Amino acid sequence: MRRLEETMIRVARFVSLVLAATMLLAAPPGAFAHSAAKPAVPKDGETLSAPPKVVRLEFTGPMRITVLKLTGPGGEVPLERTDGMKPVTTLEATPGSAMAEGAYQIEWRGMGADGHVMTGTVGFTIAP
Ligand SMILES: [Cu+2]
Repeated sequence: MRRLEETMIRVARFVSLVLAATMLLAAPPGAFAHSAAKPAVPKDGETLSAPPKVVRLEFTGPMRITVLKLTGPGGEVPLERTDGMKPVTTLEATPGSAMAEGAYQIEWRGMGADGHVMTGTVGFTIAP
């Protein structure tokens, strides 16, 4: 009798493990997908011979960019965005003032479709 109970408990444990594993595997892949940044324009670490007419960020999935900042040797460079704060996979922004030679950094912060907050930086140099 004891033996039978032990066996039944073991079987029950095994069945609940299998159920849990099945539920994990059956979850839609999108539930775990992050919207990651892809190399765009300029690329991180790139040296440009002329100021960029446009800066572009690209993502593997929709990203709502909440912060986008470009700073350089002269301080912050205003950016004119085209995304209207909507989730996008490509974000383009036009620098609103002249950019002297030197080191620049794009900083962004956004929220992916899965609700995760992501941040990134792109550094580039203008060296005519
Ligand atoms: Cu995520």
